Amino acid sequence: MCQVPVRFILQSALSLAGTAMSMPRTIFHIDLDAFFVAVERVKDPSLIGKPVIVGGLAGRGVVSTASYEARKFGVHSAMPIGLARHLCPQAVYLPPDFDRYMAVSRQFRGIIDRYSPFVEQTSVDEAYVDMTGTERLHGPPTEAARQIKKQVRHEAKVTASIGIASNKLVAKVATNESKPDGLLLVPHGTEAEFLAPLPLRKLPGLGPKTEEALQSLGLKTLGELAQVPETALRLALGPHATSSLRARAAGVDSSPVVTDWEAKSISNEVTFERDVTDTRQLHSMLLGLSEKVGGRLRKSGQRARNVQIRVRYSDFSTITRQVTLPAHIDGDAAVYSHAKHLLETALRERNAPVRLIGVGVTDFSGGAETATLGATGAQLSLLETDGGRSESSECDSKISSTVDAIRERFGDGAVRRGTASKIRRFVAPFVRQ
Ligand code: TTP
Ligand code: MG
Repeated sequence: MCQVPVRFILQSALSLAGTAMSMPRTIFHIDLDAFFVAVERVKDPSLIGKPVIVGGLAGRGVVSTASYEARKFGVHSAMPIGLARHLCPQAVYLPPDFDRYMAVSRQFRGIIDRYSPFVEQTSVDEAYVDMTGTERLHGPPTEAARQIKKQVRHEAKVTASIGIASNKLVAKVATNESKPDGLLLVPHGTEAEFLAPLPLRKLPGLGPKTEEALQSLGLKTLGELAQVPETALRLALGPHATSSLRARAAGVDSSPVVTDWEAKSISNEVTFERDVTDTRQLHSMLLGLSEKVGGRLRKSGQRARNVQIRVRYSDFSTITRQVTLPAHIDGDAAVYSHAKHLLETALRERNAPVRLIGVGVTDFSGGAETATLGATGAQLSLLETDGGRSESSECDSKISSTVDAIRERFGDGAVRRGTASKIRRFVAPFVRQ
């Protein structure tokens, strides 16, 4: 029989992480210029300055990309190659060399990883980078962007364009407006002003059909779209048109930069206000994070077989450590126990002041399937909890679900394991989760 231990303590309903500060973000959008062509030009510099088209050269092939010289003739990506040949017969036509493109893409990624751990790579040659708070390390945003461009040019031998803004949407438009080999910063507070004169199609995600419907309302620019009454939009676009289109046209976008780590896992992390060396403080924070992750995991109806931690040291170097377990888990104690072990190992390898820690779980399976495993005894491995006592993972799972129910009723901070109670004293106001 499993009982909820008395070590759980009631607390006031302050959340683990405090309130995220609403300071403006610094988002870089980086995109390489005419990427496939640029790599071909590294292989064969005689192509520099010429119209070059890379794509499927057989009958029904399409253009992958065209050099800026070829774009002047109306050639663009996804155009049938036959039409490209008609528009620009003098271009040099080349088949794609994906291995080389992937190699340069990896170089590109290696360079941007030096600048921030928060990188969301959206394609082979494109990434969003959250550079918020990196000024002390890399200088003002435009300076950091110049450095990145310089390193891309020297190391990967291709050119990058960079847009800087307070959100991903405006940063991407800024990149597009600056291309090729550009750098454009849109100061915080001027997002709407920057977008206003641009034609509708410049808004990422606004396709030809929507454009046509908006044009039927007499709209030509993003500034006009931002001002149009909601009812008119509904008439033109149907009942599903939301105000988010107008908001986006005004440069409003709060979507986060989602790192690869976050995309594939359920994770929570916290940045300390001051770098931490005290292991007890780190453990305490780790416990709070494990509870958060465990709660989200159970809410998602899944169990996980892989526990990860992330540690960022004061010099911004970041490590990830992970363990794959013999069975799926969903209890807080299990997540914490493994996270703690990983942290201890990481700190033995490098015991330096810690700026950020994170806990994540991945390798999911549906709850029902693994619950059966539990019933057959496959989950009943013993786990060391923080107080030195052992708990079966089945028991851990039940306790955690009980705690979920209490939190559901009384709020997030109502119940917490003993050592996690001290978290609020040193948690930073700035939290990514
Ligand atoms: P993009 O970044 O869209 O295009 P680009 O780098 O060639 O040119 P720029 O960014 O300066 O406008 O795409 C990156 C690469 O992806 C591109 O070089 C070729 C490939 N690609 C395709 O194969 N098919 C496509 O339809 C598109 C858009 C790109
Ligand atoms: Mg590109």
